[in-house]
Amino acid sequence: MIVRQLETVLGTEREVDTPNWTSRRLLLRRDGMGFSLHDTVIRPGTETHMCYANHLEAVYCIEGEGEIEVVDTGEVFVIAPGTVYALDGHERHVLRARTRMRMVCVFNPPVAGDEVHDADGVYPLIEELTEEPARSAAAR
Ligand code: 9YT
Repeated sequence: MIVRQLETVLGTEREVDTPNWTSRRLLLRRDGMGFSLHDTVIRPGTETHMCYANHLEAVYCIEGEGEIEVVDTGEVFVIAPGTVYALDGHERHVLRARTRMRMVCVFNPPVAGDEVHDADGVYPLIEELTEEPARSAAAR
């Protein structure tokens, strides 16, 4: 079993900071769950263009308010605490944060570590090394 607190992730390689958001990656690929789990804070007033061509992502808002636009259809949805959006079609999307937002994000396949968006808002698909040594829970 893995038990991990958010505070133990802060300031480590599991905390990925960008101008628009900070992603605290509680579970990564090397944790072996088949998905990654992030507690992500979006900065107020930001607009982030994303398109997860290589991943499925579900995003559950637990704090703050904003909106998400699906670029191809022009649909706009209000995002507030208690709302989840699931990108089951690799949709190109824009997240606009009206306030500071806190989101619980799940990625399949799992994010490996310190991925950030490329110029198209895509996370690369990082191939797993077959020779990667198994780690004990204490070393994760
Ligand atoms: C909500 C969202 O997608 N923000 C971008 C960061 C990403 N979800 C992450 O890696 O936590």
